[in-house]
Amino acid sequence: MNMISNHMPTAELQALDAAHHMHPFTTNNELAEKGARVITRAKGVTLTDSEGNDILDAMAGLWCVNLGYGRPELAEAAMRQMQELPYYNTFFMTTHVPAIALSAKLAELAPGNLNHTFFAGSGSEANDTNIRMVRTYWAELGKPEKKVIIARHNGYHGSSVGSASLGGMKPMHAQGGLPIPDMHHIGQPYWYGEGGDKSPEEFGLERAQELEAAINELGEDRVAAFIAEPIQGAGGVIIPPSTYWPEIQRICEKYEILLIADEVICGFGRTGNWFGSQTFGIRPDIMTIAKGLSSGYAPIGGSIVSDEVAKVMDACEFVHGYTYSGHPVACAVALENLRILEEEKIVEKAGAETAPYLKEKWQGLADHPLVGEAVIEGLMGSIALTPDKASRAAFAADAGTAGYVVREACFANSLVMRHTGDRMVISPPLVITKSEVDTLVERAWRALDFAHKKLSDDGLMKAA
Ligand code: PXG
Repeated sequence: MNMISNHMPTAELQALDAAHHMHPFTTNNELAEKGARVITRAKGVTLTDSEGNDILDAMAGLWCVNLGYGRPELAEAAMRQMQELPYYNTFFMTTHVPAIALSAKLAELAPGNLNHTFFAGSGSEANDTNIRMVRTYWAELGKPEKKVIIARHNGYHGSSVGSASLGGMKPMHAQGGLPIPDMHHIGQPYWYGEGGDKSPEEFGLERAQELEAAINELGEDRVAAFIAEPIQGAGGVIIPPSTYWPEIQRICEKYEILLIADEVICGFGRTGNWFGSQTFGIRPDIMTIAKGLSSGYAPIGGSIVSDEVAKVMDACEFVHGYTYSGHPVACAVALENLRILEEEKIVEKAGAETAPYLKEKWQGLADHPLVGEAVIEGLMGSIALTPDKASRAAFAADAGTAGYVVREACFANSLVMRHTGDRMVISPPLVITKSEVDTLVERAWRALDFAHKKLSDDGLMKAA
């Protein structure tokens, strides 16, 4: 086969892609008809495709390129590490400098007594670690029956069998016989979609108290842990009412339930602080990390655990680990990413300067006739599409129909903004400038105008 390169015509690349590459979360036959967009390079917040189009990436890839694209320092860190020690494991009484340095750095950055990291290759793997870790923790303390993990409908924790069982995505459970046993799901704190006439505060409290009800129903002696994202990302950037997290924290402490904050999206500056737990005053026993840890430049994830959890786990052999746990190249890239985020004060600037600016502009989208609400925390935001603003109505058409129209209109306007159902979400690189924020919001508005006209013309502006 000839060398496949950036210089091949797009159609040829698309044909080869359709012939051999199975895409995640995709109906590949539909994609083959349409042809996948081929992304060839990126710099800052801008992607370039094989046709030479520049596109503003308001999703930071898949919520991960916090540092922005094209930082040569990370490439150099990877090259140095590959030349010195491309791989070694940490299983059999060995370690290496990148894993030592990264775990020490994470202990410094993570809040409270979260001082110990178990490395994985992704967020899914890290959450699989968490499932086995919390059950082993309680078994080691003589309570092996404490193994139920409570999570939430419409939460996302990954795509492996374990992590997708933690997740509350029904279509994922439907494929492959999920969830695994001893998983329990409670309602999400989604006031706009499910809060009805209640105030957001009332509703937030009510949804948190579903945790207490579930613990009482299952029996405190059977529940190991509760897991949640500080802000649901893949579920649609659902920012919980202010009453939610304090009540969850109270309940976990009262019943001695381990609290796992899934920081895969919220971590490393996304909410304007280093961790979403700091934004919401959460004191987790375990944090899941991935994505922004390396800004997506290398695949790496992990579980940062408290001194108390580590003390119990360190006394037994945890029969668990991945070939690439603490991969030296990924650790070196993550360390360089964290160094730059810190030295250039990127998290602080995103929180103090970019976030308030983006918030004001983003909230302006709520004035668009297609938009029911526009919410944002730090640099993760969403808008709800609606055929009727006053009643917060959903569309009569299948969920995601309107969202897809808006997403396509965004692409046509050189903007990547994702839809999850009929919510549009953004999570731009933390380094986005104010003028790029202006461009983002202008393009979003234009895309909404276009989509509004199309939905009206197609008779889709009907409430369910
Ligand atoms: N936890 C959270 C909160 C996530 O958002 C994972 C765990 C799993 O991480 P890995 O690295 O195994 O993918 C995620 C991943 C989407 C989308 O469509 C979101 C994710 C992944 C793929 C798609 O928004 N988040």
